[in-house]
Amino acid sequence: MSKADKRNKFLAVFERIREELIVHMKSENMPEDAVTWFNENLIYNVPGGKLNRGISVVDSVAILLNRPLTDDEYFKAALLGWCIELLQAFFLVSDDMMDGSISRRGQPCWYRVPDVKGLGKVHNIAINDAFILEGAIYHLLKSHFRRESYYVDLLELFQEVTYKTEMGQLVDLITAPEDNIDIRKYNIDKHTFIVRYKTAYYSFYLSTLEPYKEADRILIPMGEFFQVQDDYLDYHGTEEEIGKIGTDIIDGKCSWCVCTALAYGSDAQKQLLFEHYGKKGADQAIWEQAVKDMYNDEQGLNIPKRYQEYSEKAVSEINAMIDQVPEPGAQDKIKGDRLRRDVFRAFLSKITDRKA
Ligand code: GPP
Ligand code: MG
Ligand code: MG
Ligand code: MG
Repeated sequence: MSKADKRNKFLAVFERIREELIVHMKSENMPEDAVTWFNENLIYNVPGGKLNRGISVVDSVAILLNRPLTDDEYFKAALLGWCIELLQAFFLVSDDMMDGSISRRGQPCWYRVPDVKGLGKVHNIAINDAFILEGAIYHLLKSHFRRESYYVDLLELFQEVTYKTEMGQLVDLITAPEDNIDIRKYNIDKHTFIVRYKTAYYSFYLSTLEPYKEADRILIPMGEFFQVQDDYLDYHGTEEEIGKIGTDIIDGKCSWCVCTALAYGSDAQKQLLFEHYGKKGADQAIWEQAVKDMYNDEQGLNIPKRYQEYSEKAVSEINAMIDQVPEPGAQDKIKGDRLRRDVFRAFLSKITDRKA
C-alpha cells in the first residue's frame, strides 16, 4: 500500500471516531453551538500533523502479528493510534499557549483562532479545549476496550506517559522563566532530561503500547534524537518546511542548539548569547537574528555541521542497538509477543533526515 493510501485509510478511521464523539456529545444533550465548537476543535487540532505516531501503532501491530490485519484488528489498532494523536493534540494546544507560539501545522495556533475567525474571544477557552481532547481519549478507550483483559494496562500506559510528559514540560518551562533567563544553567545533561520526559515517552515509547525492556532501551534515545531534530528545525527550518514559527531563541529555551553553542563556543560567542538569548522586547527580532547568524557561521560555531555530525552518530548508535535485539525464535513465535527489529527500524526510518 502506498504511503498516501495508508494515510487515507488511517484518516478514514478518524472520521468514524469524530462521528462517534459527536454522537456521544449530542446524547449528553450538549447545546448545538457547543457540539459545533467541539467538532471544530477536533478537525482543527487532531488530524493535521504528520500522523507518524498514530500510523506507527498500526504498523507495529502488523509487524508483530506478522500477517495482514483483519478489519476489526485494523480499526482497533487505528483507534489506539488516534488516541495518541489526541494526546499529541492536547499537548500541542497547551504547549503553544505556554510557549506563546504563532503557528502550528501551517495554520494559526488554536488559542489564537477565535480571534482570527472573529468569533469573539472566549477567555483562554483553548485551555478547556485541550482538556476535552484529553478527555476524549479515555472516553474512546472505555467504549472500545473496557472488556479487554489489557484495558487497565492501556489506561495506565496513557496516564503514566501523560504524567511523564507533564513532568518534562514543567522542567522545560521553569528552566526558561520569562524575564529571568539564566543560560549559565543550561547544558546537554539538563537538555537530555527535559527531552526524555517532554517528548521521548509519548512520541515513540507509547506507540509500542507495551513497556518492553527493549522499547525503553531503544525508543527513548530515539525520542531524544527526535526532539534534538525539533530543536534544530526550530531555528533552521522555514515556516513552509516545519509549519510553525520557531520560538526557542526568543523564549530562551534550553534547546540542543544553545547547549551545543555553550559547550563549544568561544567566550565572545557565549557573551553574545548572554546578551541576546531569551530576550524579549522591541528589538527581539534583531537579537534573534544575531543568535541565528552566530549559529550559522561556517567559520565559527557552524551548528548545521555539528547537527549533521550528531545525527549521523545518533542514527548509527540507534541502529547498533537495534542490531542487538534478538530476533524471535520458535518459542517467541508461539508467544508472539517479542518486538521485532523491524518495528524499531520502521520508527527510525520515519524520522531519519526529517525536514519537518
Ligand atoms: C515539545 O516541545 C513538547 C511537547 C509538545 C509536550 C508538551 C507537554 C505538555 C504537557 C503540554 P516544543 O515546545 O519544542 O514543541 P514545538 O516545537 O512543537 O512547539
Ligand atoms: Mg512549543
Ligand atoms: Mg514547549
Ligand atoms: Mg520545539
